[in-house]
Amino acid sequence: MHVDLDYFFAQVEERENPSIKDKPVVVCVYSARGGDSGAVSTTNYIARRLGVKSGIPIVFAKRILKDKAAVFLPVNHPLYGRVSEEIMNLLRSHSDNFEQGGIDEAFLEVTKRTEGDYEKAQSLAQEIKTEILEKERLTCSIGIGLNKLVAKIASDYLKPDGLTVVKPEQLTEFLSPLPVGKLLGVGRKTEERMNGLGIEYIGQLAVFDPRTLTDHFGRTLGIYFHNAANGIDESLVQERAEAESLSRITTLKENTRELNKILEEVYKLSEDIVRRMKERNLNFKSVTVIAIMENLRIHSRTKTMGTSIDDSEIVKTLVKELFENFLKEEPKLELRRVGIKVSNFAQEKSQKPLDVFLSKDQKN
Ligand code: TTP
Ligand code: MG
Repeated sequence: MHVDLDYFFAQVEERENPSIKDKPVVVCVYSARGGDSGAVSTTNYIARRLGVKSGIPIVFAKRILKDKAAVFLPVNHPLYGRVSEEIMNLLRSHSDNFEQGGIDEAFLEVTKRTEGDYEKAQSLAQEIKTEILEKERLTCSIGIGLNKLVAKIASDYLKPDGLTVVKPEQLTEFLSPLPVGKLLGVGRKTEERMNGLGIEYIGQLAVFDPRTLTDHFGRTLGIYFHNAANGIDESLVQERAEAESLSRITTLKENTRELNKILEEVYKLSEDIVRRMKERNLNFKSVTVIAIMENLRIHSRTKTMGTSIDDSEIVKTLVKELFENFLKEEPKLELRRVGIKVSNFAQEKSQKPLDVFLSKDQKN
């Protein structure tokens, strides 16, 4: 089962202040530049029907919603975080196995408690929807299928307040007519490339020659696309480790392509991150730089080392190299925001196995 809250941030705002419910509601990430600089985080369905969606600049949204009595609100992350936590606990209690997929979505393995019966799973989903509505006064959409891939596509199929059950015998009929972009991992660019090969719908991808797919997208992705289009997904529902990465993003004083100006900001973020990692006794192996361009497209580049990193000078060297290469690969647009992420966490030296510890002690 995959559960996804409807227009989450905006719905929480409506709950807090019901008087805005029948107006377009736009939740915004205002940037540090002031004024209406920034992007739309999410909107309620009234605003969506008027064409205002996640990711567009706030100024565009204001233009579209002029004279529509729209409500613009800044994101209130602590509030959404608290609501999310309550809902995740509720969902977890209805699962055999649980995996949070994002702030407003989760996978629930329910095979045991429903004895693999889709009717029982549907009743359970209805129960969960009612409980979230009564306790949290929020609606969600739920998808049920034989694996995570199908459940996730199903939860997105009917929104808001939807419940979609895809029984195994309905799998082909359900997936075939959907555009390939509905598959996880098929973004806008990949979708265009697939369209170029004459593949528009999942049904076409499902029967497309796998060899030709791997020729175009590489072995790993080619096989993944072939399997996904056929509804095959063997990944487990499993609770993730507490933290897998730590990141920081900042808005540049002005849009730029100058390496020095970019590095000046990212080096500050790097030092902050390394300090926080040390506080938590963690090392990491991967460093990712993030670039949000003037057109708000997001790019990232990652470098993974064979050994753990705990030194901000090494991080800075990697960050410099990654941005240098990135600027060469993206030769036109200016950068608007920049960030860094560290991931691939490893244990700190002091937590080495006891035998390593002892042998070192004995030498000294
Ligand atoms: P989503 O579940 O993708 O979107 P949603 O809940 O707003 O709408 P839907 O009814 O289609 O599920 O994302 C969850 C929250 O994450 C969303 O409320 C706000 C935030 N978010 C952003 O800040 N930026 C984005 O580009 C997206 C897609 C989401
Ligand atoms: Mg959602």
